[in-house]
Amino acid sequence: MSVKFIHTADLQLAKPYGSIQDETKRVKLKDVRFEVFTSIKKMVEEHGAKFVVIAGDMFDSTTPTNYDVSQACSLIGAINVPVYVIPGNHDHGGKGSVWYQDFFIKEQPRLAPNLIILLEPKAIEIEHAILFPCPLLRRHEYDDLTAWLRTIDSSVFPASKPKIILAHGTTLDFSSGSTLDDEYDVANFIDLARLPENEFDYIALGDWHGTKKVGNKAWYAGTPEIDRFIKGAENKPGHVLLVEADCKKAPVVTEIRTTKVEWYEKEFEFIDENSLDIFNAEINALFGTRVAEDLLKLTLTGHLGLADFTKLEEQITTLESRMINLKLDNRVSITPTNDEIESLKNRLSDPLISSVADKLIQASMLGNEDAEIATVALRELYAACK
Ligand SMILES: [Mn+2]
Repeated sequence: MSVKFIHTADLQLAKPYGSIQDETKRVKLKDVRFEVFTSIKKMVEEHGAKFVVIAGDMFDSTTPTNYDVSQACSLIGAINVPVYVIPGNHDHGGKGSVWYQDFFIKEQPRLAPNLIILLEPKAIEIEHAILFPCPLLRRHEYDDLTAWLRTIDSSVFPASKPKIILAHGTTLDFSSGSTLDDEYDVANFIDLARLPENEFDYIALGDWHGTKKVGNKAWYAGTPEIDRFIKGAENKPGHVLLVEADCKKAPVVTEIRTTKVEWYEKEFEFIDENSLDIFNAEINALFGTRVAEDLLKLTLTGHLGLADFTKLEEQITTLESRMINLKLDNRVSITPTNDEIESLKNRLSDPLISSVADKLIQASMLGNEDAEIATVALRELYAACK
């Protein structure tokens, strides 16, 4: 019998985002991760999904606050189907972690009776499937936690129910020279090749933040809410998977985009008098009227005239306001345009300004510390003469 369910992972609820200065915006970034549950609730209803699996790292740490716990449980409780969760490395299932805390143990049945935490590696039969959880019970595990599945006798389970593995860790052999992640750790390695593929119908993976198919039946859901600037085109975070699994058949997997916050990296070089208009048009095309929904890592190079540089600063002020965070590397140099130089130097009625401007222009081109001061003075002079 085929069954539809939702596969997600790596929500990392309550991730603190310490590098975001503005507290209101930091809270926004934190809240949006919780809102993923609202998107999942809608998906469940729209597609008739029978349950949800979270393949690890639902929480960002093993010690979320009581408020984080209440918030998560309340939102999960609103989903009308069971939600099965394994702990990952961030929220591992060791003693003392959230799953064993008094408050969680009390709050979970009150707010989310449909939430089932799977803390043991043993098969459980649910209404529409058989689940094979491989929970992480500590942050780093050096034995393959899917090893117990290599010798499973699947004939003891009802043949009509799809068999679904839940695991959290890396399946990619980073040691083979891949550059996917420089923080590669040999811990939590899942040896997909050694799993008896024919015995299972879907492998729901967590840990890798991009959505990625890594085997005939194995997928990383990726984080449903993007949480960093994206490295490489292959990395595709911001989705939840709708899976239709069936016994002895290939699963049908649909990627559904869920991210609300977007993380952009942009580089721009100002080369001539048209550059500022082009830059502004590109910024407008990216963000339109969006406010507090994007993060932008912006690298600016090239040169601008006095007036255009001031306009660029105004645009930057706007971006700082509208972005959740603007990470700016502004290397643009100020080079007065010919018109600007003319208008400063050829002032018949103001010979003093003309001579000061001439000196400042020359000093500004020296490329030393004084040049910076001269440029500032030149901008002041230009603004005053306007
Ligand atoms: Mn992880």
